[in-house]
This record gives sequence, structure tokens and C-alpha cells, in this order.
Amino acid sequence: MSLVALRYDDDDDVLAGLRAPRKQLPCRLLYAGAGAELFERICRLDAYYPTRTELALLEQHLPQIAHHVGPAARVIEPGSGEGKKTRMLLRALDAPSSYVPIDIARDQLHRMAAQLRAALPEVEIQPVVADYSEPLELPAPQRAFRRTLVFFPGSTIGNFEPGDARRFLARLAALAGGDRMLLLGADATRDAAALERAYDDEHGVTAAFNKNALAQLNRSRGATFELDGFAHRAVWNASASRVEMQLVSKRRQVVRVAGELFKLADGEPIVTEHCYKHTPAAMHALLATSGWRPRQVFTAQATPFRLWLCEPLAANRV
Ligand code: AVJ
Repeated sequence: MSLVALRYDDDDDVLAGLRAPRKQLPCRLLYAGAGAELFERICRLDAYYPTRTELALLEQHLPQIAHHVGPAARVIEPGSGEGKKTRMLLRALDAPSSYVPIDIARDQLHRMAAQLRAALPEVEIQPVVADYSEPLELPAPQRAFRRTLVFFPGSTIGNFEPGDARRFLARLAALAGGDRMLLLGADATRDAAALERAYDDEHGVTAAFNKNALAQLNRSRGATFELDGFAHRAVWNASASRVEMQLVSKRRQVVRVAGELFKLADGEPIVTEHCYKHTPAAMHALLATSGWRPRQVFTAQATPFRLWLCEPLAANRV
């Protein structure tokens, strides 16, 4: 098994975010520790439409996607999660050569890699433990491949600020090399009621997921957050076209993080995540400025969720 472990340092952006006038935490904290499991639970909620919508789209269109991608592809997946969509993709492709899942949740990544090796012994599986939003190096493949397919489902692209999304997609283009394709899942839902149901679910799973960011800091950075002192809130910011995950302080309080004190007013929010919703026009612009162009777009019926199968911009081909 080849494995590239990369160190990442969360001190600076955590403290910088808490010192800012609009308090903010990096969203990767949500997915650390118990967060990976909590996010999988969100994905199984009825109210959380993106996962089941995307699964149905994959089910329906993977044969067509596999036709475009062709045989012996190397598949790279930043933020691979539990791997259900991956299995569908690898099964649909024509004799995929290798698969590189990149995830920060080490245990889940290794579990998923072991399951894939058992299910698809003919595919080379090369997990990478890393924060995929940081520059990283990929392991050298042992098997020959014809082209690289980057798989980025789940509307995870919505977690990036606009400039970061552009830089990230451009970096994927460089990472994947000349004969590359990208399969991107993106959500364009802008219905406030549907978003509220999905991001503030009645079972409180999203609330627990959100508070996990504080629990992580208590564990890893000696922070003193009392989880009961904060309320989960999901705000639809229409002008920025994003859902804002917030933790609202229920009282005036002072918390310590890495030895530094932070004051919170009663009702003051800490923003933990932005979930951008990209309209087709916004997505076309984002792709065009990051070295990609859509080859075929697959749109769901019930909600404006899409799979964007992309290839390099002609101008980028050398
Ligand atoms: C992982 C960013 C795709 O935006 O729907 C789900 C994260 N946050 N519920 C999303 C999330 C709260 C999710 N993404």
C-alpha cells in the first residue's frame, strides 16, 4: 500500500478567524473526528436532497459518462468520504487502472480503501491522507493509464470561496495532466425553504455536525467551548448565493483557544461553513476561468442539481 501523509497546520487560520470582526472557523473542522460519521448521517437524511439526487443522476448517466471517459482511466477523488459513489463510478468505467482517494479522515479513508481493494481487486488503490485544499503530491501509479478523471461530487465545490474555487479547479487541471477530465457535482438550489430543511434538519444531525467543530478545538487546541452555549443556525444569503452555517452564542461569554481569550456577545455568530450554490451561468464562468469546459451536463429532475462532465479548454491543450 502506498501512502503519502502530509502535515497541515490549523493554528493560523483558526486563531485568525476568531480574531476577525466576523468570527469564522475553517470548515474542515466540521469533518474531523466524529464529523466524518455525522456528515454521512446527514447524507442519509430525507431532507438532505443533494446526496440522493446525485446518486440518482449517477445511476442514470454513468454509462454515458463511462463512454466519454474511455478505458484504463486513473481516477482521483479529493474528499473521498465513505465511497458509495466511487464504487458506482469505478464499476461503470471500462477497466479503470487506478484510484487515488484523498481525504483528511484517516480511519474512514483506510476502511474505504480496504473495502475497495476487496470489491475491485483489479484496480490499484492509492489512498492519500491529506487536506485536499492544500497543495499535495500524488503517489506514482504502478499501472499504465490512458487519461485521468478527477471525481469531485457532492457539491463540495460549494465549500470554496469564489477565488479559491477557481484556483482549486485550476490546480486539479494541472494535477491531472494533459489528457484529463473532470466530473463535478454542483447544486444550484436557491429555494430558501428547501435549503432550511436540508441545512437545519429536524433531527438535529446538522446541529451536532456543526458543533463538532467546537468539540474538535476543545480536543486539539485546548479550547474551552461549552457546546450548550451555542445554537446551530443555517442562513440563506441570497446575494452571496450561499448557505452560511453558523454557531450563535446563547449568552455573553469568553472562551479560551490555544491560550488566547475570545469574547462573544449574546447572539454573536461564528461562521463555520459557506455552502455556495452555483447557477449554471456561475458554473460556466468558474469552469472557463479555471481551464475546463463542459463536455456534457446532466441535470436532475426534482432539483437543479447537476453533474458537469468537463474536459480541458482547447486553449490549454499543448
Ligand atoms: C459537503 C459542502 C457539500 O454544502 O451540502 C451539509 C456540507 N453542511 N450540511 C453541503 C453540509 C451542512 C455539504 N458539502
